[in-house]
Amino acid sequence: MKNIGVLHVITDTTLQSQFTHAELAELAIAGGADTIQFRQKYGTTRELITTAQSIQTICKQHKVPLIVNDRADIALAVGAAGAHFGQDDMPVAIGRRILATNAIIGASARTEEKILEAISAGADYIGFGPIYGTTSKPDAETAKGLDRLRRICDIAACPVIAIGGIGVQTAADVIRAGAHGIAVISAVCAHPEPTVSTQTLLNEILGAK
Ligand code: TZP
Ligand code: MG
Repeated sequence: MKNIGVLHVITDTTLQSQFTHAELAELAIAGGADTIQFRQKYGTTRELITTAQSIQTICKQHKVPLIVNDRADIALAVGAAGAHFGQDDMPVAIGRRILATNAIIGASARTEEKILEAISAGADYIGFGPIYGTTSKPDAETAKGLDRLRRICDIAACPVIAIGGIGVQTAADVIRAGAHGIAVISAVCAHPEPTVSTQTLLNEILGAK
């Protein structure tokens, strides 16, 4: 099993305009983020590559894996550690063929059936959520809650990364429910001090483990 981080910070420049993706990556890494995810739903491929490259430079410098959301080609182009695919993105098995064998592949899956499918297709971790209500993803489903998370963690034979509305008040509950780690956007990116919020989240995670 690959080493999967416990605190995935997804950089975002739509919730705030003070920091670039690369700056957020640097601030989050300074606070202890052990995985950075680049997720941007707009922009040309050329623009996405340029931004991903800037984040990868920071990640490489600090030896923190960068995961690219949706796009295996961009992950490959910038030498990222892996990619994260949703149900409408590249199937995990195809991503597995395209990316290097040591690449980290994450998959969002919302039902038990889809989770088992993603794992047998070669996913290294499952992203599950939204656990709580969130405004960071406009098309997010209704909140799944901790009971469903608990069930998913029981059946998944790989790490589960919980996502959606998780903050310093709830990070420990999510870990106690069985999640290996968490992925956050607003808790870090919309916080005036991203390094401080990352540190606080990490302490909550480690304290609950
Ligand atoms: N997938 C499910 S919820 C979500 C994504 C990308 C958004 C998470 O953002 P936040 O701000 O941590 O709730
Ligand atoms: Mg996607």
